[in-house]
Amino acid sequence: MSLTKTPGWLDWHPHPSKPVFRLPPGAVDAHCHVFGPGETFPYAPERKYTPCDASRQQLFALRDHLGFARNVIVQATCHGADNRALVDALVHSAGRARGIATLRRTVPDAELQAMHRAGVRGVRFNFVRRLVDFTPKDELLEIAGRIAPLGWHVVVYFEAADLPELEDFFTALPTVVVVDHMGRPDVTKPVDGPEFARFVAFMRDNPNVWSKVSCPERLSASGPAALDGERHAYADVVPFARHLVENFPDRVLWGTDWPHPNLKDHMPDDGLLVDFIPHIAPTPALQHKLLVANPMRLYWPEE
Ligand code: 0GY
Repeated sequence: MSLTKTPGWLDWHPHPSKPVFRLPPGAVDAHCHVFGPGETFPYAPERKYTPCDASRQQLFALRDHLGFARNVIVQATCHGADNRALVDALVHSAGRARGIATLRRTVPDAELQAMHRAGVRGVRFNFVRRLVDFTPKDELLEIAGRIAPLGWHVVVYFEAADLPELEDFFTALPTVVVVDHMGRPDVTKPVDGPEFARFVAFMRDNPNVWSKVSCPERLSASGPAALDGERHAYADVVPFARHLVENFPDRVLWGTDWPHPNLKDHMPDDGLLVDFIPHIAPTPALQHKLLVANPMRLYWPEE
């Protein structure tokens, strides 16, 4: 299989800075990926992109460099429903990583049990058209019904414009529902405008819905340059993420999104991404919920 990267693909930052912000002890990076390595864990034939490799060893080195204690590794679309790279990372994490898998309805129960033992705690349903082909909703509901008894939850990824069409489906899910990257708001629109208000109402009306306040580098229009002499980048994303952290402090998660798939104009310095956190979670109490208490409740409830 060709391992030629997608044209324009940017590799992850080779030397991220040490964050100035000191993460609280036990902090969880609740959204990150492993890619391959492709020679060992081939990328899926149906994938929409071919990434650079990003191994579990490299992920765990970044975890330690930034000061995180744990990871939640999310199956990336380039691996399709072949969760071997994910499971390999989990079983080599010494219990310090949990996983979110991608499943088809054909998955045997025994495989679900094996994934649970490895540390998988959820399944991801992806509705971003540039990343995946459509999976019928009856198949997704069937999968959700099978993973609910395991205590797993559903992670959903979609574009803001698609929320109205997807909302009924999301509210029919029998589990906690975790939304990736705030439902990808258009941050050039006002934070109190109708589009983001719809997402806020979705969270308000559905107490089982959580959000990752992640990916400023992906959502930002103002970009990585620090504004007004401040060290932090992505200033235009702050009001959106901060609004969710302050209004739903017990239902937010944060992750690096390393190794940052599909970024074509810049690659973030992961240390600077960590320094973004106090701008969206300005108090130690909010930081503790976002980085420790919430992810521990969802992924390590026994601890
Ligand atoms: C992310 C975002 C993206 C990609 C994937 O699984 C994936 O391929 O999630 C994206 O391209 O927006 O969360 O990593």
